[in-house]
Amino acid sequence: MDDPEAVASTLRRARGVVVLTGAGVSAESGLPTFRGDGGLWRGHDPTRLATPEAFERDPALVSEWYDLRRMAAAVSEPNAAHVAMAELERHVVAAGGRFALLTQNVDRLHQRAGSERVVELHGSLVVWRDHRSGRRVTPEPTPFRTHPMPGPDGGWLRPDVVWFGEYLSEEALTVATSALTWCDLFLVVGTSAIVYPAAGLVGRATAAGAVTVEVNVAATPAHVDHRLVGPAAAVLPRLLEAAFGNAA
Ligand code: BV8
Repeated sequence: MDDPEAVASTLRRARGVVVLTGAGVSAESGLPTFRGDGGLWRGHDPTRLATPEAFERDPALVSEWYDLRRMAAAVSEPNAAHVAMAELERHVVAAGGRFALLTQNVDRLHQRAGSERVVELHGSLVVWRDHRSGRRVTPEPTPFRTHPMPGPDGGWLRPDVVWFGEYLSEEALTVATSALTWCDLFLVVGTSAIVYPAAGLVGRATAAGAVTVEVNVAATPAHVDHRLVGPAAAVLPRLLEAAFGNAA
């Protein structure tokens, strides 16, 4: 199950690569995961912070929590895992292949590492919107002076993320679903694979005939063909080196 050589040669031959990432990819940039030790959900009930009802009930608490995460992401740097994913995209596209990076992360570190074909399944911490009108704004990377902040149209500013019980954007789901039609290698990196519909993409990739590979420090419920166990910032650069040589 954990044969890096087999994975490297599959990666080298792949012409349709889709990557699904989660908070584990940003762990080595110093951003806490949700469910691990010291994770964001440790000691916090997600339904108290990551639902529309939570925001209606206590907009100040939710706004403050997301603003803290927004500022932490702003001062963090992409790590070797983010850089490796951007390099992988360049390799696949240069060879005439197709590539999509589906991320559950809202920190924009993939884009800052140079990834271009990124689908933010759960939105972004960088963009906020008026919770009544939906009008989006991109606040300055400085802490909000008050929580919640007034929106441009009389509502409160809320993060442009997908909360529990909210639907993912049609566009994100359409891009993700169509990527499965040409995917021959599906990499799932740094996610506990328990949040749907994102987690369901792994099974759908298998059903579409793709080889599935997981990179994680721990086991997850995801059913995959290969598991490479270790931190993404170490495993992914090694995988690209084995697949593409030091041209990686
Ligand atoms: C929806 C907000 C329709 C943004 C988040 C079907 C079955 C069961 C449940 C459902 C279902 N369909 C819908 C649901 C309900 C719900 C859901 O999935 N609940 C789960 C918990 C059971 N889904 C929804 O509500 C979704 N909406 O389906 O709409 C609908 C509408 C109404 C009613 C029903 C359905 C919306 C889902 C999005 C929720 N928003 N967050 C934010 O605050 O960031 S979810 C939250 O979890 C984050 O977005 C995060 O991206 C996501 C997944 O977490 P991970 O990224 O995986 O992070 P985690 O800490 O869990 O794991 C980290 C992993 O990294 C671990 O495996 C660890 O081992 C590993 N790791 C750590 N360090 C490293 C590492 N790996 C490699 N290297 C390292 N160094």
